[in-house]
Amino acid sequence: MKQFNNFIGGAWIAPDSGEYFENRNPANRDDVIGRFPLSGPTDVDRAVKSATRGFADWRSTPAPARGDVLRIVGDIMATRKEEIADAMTREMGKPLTETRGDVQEGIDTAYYAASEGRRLFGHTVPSELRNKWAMSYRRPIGVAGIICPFNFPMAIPTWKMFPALVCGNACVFKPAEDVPHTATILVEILLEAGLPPEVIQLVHGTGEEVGAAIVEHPGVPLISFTGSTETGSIVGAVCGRMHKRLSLEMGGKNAQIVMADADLDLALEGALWGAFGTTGQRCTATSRLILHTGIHDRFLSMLVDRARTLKLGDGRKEGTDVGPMISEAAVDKVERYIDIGQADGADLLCGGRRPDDGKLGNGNFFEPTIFARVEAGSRLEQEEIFGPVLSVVRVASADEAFTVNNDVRYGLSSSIYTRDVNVAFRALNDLDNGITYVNAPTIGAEAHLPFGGVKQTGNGHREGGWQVYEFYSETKVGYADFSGTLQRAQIDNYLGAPD
Ligand code: UN1
Repeated sequence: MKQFNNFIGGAWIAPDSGEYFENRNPANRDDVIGRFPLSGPTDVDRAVKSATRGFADWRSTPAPARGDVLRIVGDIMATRKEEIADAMTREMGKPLTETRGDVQEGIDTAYYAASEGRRLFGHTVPSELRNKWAMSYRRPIGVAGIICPFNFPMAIPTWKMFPALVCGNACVFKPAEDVPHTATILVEILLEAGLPPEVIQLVHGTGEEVGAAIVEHPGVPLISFTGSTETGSIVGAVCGRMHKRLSLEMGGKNAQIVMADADLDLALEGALWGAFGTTGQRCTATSRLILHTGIHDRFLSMLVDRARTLKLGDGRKEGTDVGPMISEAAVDKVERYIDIGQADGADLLCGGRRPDDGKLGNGNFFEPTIFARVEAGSRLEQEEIFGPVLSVVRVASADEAFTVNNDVRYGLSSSIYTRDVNVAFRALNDLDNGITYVNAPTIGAEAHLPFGGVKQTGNGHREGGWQVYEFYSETKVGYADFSGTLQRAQIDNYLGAPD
């Protein structure tokens, strides 16, 4: 069986523990992809020291040259797209159409980052004094701790690392233990593209061991974390205590609202894709469907009919609509929510169990599930499940729909289907989310726009687009006084006091 290693100090090396874990295909647990290192704090420490050396050189490499490396990264990813998508589906289950999209998101992020190397704008503004210039510009920060989830094994690490690198930082990358192979491919590509080896470190292992050691390491001044709100609270507490810069991207409980005037066929496609794409394992997944009473019964029966026809299977097989979940533990969690929903009196309309089909018995499969008559405020309606479970809530007006949407602790994405332009714009205004879609599903954010959520979904930062570059760079201000005299700001300006 193939054994993989960490990339630390410019070389592929074994973990200090000498221990490895197995990485298995979630569609067929007999298929072992390889063994990956179970690393610990001493491996992390070595990685941080190496990254600190890498940073010293990389920070003085001109930003356009740093961007050129990312352009080559994008080129290599584009050439290898099909092969990476296949490896990713084997490792985490979602169908090939989706893993191709995941790689594409990485390519898009690479090209955006490449061109940003020729911008990284600061400001030049007039000074209040004569013969003096005032400007702001960006500086890199240092070693970035990059902690990633399993559901977008390529896209999410690229959202974090590519901007970090273009800004001149070095990275210590801790991928989710479910997707170490895709992470290995990404690091190989960065090296092949010409990134100086000590600028990137890859440390495999668990969040409790490796993730925690990165967050707690004094040599890592910034952390970017995507994962659960619970873990994010722990990461946030440490970063608060150690005064680290931190970007958190956490849970969601996203809703699609369908008004009585909506194009129901369109809304149906949106709901199916939003709820069951990636087997519901997206932070942006549609987990609640808020239906106007005028179309509630009709839409629900259309939806259940279609959901029953979705084909569960190996994501590498033609015709598969929904792949497996990431792990046995993830399936167990979904099963607990089926019990909770039924105990709370919701109507289970379809799914709610592992499939009967014996061929799927070797994988972590779960049927697309729809609950109706879900009470606003119930656990099913409030808590993030991260699986193929859709909860339907009935409302009588747009105002009520907005209230239901907003009355959760998360705020990542939302969607509304309506033909009424006033209702659409009210939704853009009033829904408490980082992203609102009109006549489109809750998933599918584009790589060149800011991504993130409000309330307990995040801590105010955004990934993607132009805004993430603020996170990975420090603003510095420079003043140059060429008057040859002492000029005192706020005192020697020419306006004087008003009469
Ligand atoms: C996530 O689920 O963590 O908007 C990210 C989307 C994808 C990214 C999802 N582009 O659904």
